[in-house]
Amino acid sequence: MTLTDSAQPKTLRTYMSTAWSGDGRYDGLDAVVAAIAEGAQQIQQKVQAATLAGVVGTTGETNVQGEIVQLLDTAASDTFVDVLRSSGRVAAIGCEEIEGTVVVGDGPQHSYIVQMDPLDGSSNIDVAVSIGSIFGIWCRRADEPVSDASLLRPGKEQAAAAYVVYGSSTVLVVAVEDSVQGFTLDPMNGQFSLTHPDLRLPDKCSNYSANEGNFKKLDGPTKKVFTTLRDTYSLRYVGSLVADFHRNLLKGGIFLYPGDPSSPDGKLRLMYEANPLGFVVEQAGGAASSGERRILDIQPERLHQRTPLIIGNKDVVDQVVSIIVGG
Ligand code: FDP
Repeated sequence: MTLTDSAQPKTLRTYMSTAWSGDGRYDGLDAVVAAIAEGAQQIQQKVQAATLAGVVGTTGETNVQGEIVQLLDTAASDTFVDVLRSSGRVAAIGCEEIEGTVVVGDGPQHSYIVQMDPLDGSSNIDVAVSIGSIFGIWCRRADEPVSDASLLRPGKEQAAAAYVVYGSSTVLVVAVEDSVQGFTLDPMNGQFSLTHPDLRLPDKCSNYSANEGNFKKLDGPTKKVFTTLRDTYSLRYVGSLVADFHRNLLKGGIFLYPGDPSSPDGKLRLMYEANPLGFVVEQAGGAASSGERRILDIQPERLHQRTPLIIGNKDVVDQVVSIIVGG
C-alpha cells in the first residue's frame, strides 16, 4: 500500500500547534518539547554510533548518586541542558548528573522548570540494549525568583512529562493532562511523527518487570508480592526503566523497584524518574505508588532523593500496595 499525503502521520510540531494552540495552560510548552525532541535526535545519533565514535565507557568519575558516569551520560546531560537553554522558555533544570540547580534563565518568558534523567539505563549502553531519557516539566510559580526551592515541587503539580526510548526505533512519549501521545523518529529526516495517538494502558496486565535477583534481600511482605506476581504474570525485565515502562504502557504490565531493609528508599529517583513516569501513567489510566503513598503526592525534600516505585496497571498496583501494607 502506498501512503497518500493525507495518510502521513502528523509531525510533532503540527500536533503541538493544533492540539495546544490557544490553550493558556500550554503557553511556551511547545518550545520546551521541541527542544527535548531536538536533543533526543542528537542523542539517538550518538547512541547509534557510540562504539564507533568512542563514546562508550566511563569518564572515570562517579555522579552525585555515587554511580559510575558513562561518557554518554555526560554527553546527554550537556546536550539537553544546551537545547533546553536555547528554547528560551526554561528557568531552571534539575539533572541526575548535576548536583545543584542549573539556572538557565530568569526572565518572565522563562516559565518552566525541567527535571531530567538525560540517559536512563546507562549500564545497558555498552551492550546495545534500549536506554532512554526522562523529563518532568513544571510551570514556574509566578513572580518567584529561581532558587533551589523552585525545583522541590510535588509530581502532581507537573504541567507535562515526557520520555524517549532509544530502542529498535526512537520513540518520544509526551503527556499533558488527560493526554498521552507517542511520536516516532524518522532518522532520515530527523522528524518525530505521531504514531501512537491517545495512549491508554490496556485493561489487562500481562507482565511484571522487577529485578528478581534482589529477591533474597526483600522483607517478608515484598517477597510475597514477588511470588504473587510470578504466579500470575510473565516476567519481562530489560533493566532500563524507560524501556520496561514503555513496554508495559503498550502491552499492559507493572514495573516495581521496591525498597529493602538495607535500602528502604530503593534505587530510583523521585524527581526525574518516578514523578515524570508517574504523571504519564496516570494520564494513561494507570497508577504509581511508593507503597506508602501515591508517587505524585510526595513532597520532595531533596533534588536527588530516592523512592520505591510500583507503577503500571492500577488494579495490580493497588493489589501490590495492599500486600505491602497488609504485611
Ligand atoms: P541504570 O542503573 O542502568 O542506570 O535508573 C537506574 C536504572 O538503570 C534504571 O534504569 C533501571 O530500571 C534500574 O536502574 C536497574 O537496576 P538493577 O540493575 O538494580 O536492576
